[in-house]
Amino acid sequence: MNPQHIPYVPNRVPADQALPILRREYELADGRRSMRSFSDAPVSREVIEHLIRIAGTAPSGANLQPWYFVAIDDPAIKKQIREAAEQAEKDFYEHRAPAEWLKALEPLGTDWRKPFLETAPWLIVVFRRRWLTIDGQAQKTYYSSESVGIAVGILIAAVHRAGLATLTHTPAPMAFLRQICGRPENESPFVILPIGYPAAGATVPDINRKSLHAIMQHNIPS
Ligand code: IYR
Repeated sequence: MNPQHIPYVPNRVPADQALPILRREYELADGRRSMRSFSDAPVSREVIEHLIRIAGTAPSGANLQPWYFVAIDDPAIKKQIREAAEQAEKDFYEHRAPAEWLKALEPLGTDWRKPFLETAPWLIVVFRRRWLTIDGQAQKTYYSSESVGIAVGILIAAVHRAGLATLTHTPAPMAFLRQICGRPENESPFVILPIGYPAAGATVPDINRKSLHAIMQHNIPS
């Protein structure tokens, strides 16, 4: 077995340019916030298609690219998704959620109401393919959750870079998304990303990011 290789084309950056670039990237990344109040200003289908192209560049287990993106701007479908999500969320907040979980959510001020599922001009429903069908044969995927998670991360960064906002919304349970979106049995709903411009005067929870010190160590400290 000798898989064919082709030359790699590096993204050439002079070594002394790396830090200035990364400082700007960090500043941009640090300005990103999960958004729950959207403007209804339109976003073109081309923009959404590019975001999904970018997500599709993610690395994946055995390069099986175990993702599928359903882009929705049809108000009737958005309404259907909102109603199903709110039903699941109402049961979560009022019955299923353990006290500890509700306490962890308190600083976010979330509840079962999800108006953003209709206000945002687009919903991207992300599916994880647990297996693929290749020439009529089932091919299991590997590290599909990690792979789809990375793809979604890349997509979220691109959303922010384009001046748009999003939220990783995971109603529980979200099996209803497979039915509404008409997806096959090998696909599991992974996340809903509402995408649009933030509402004028939108606010976000006053919460903090952990410091570098709190999230890394260098070698083994003595
Ligand atoms: N899915 C619920 C609850 C929720 C859970 C987590 I973890 C969050 O970070 C935020 C919310 C909801 O969307 O409200």
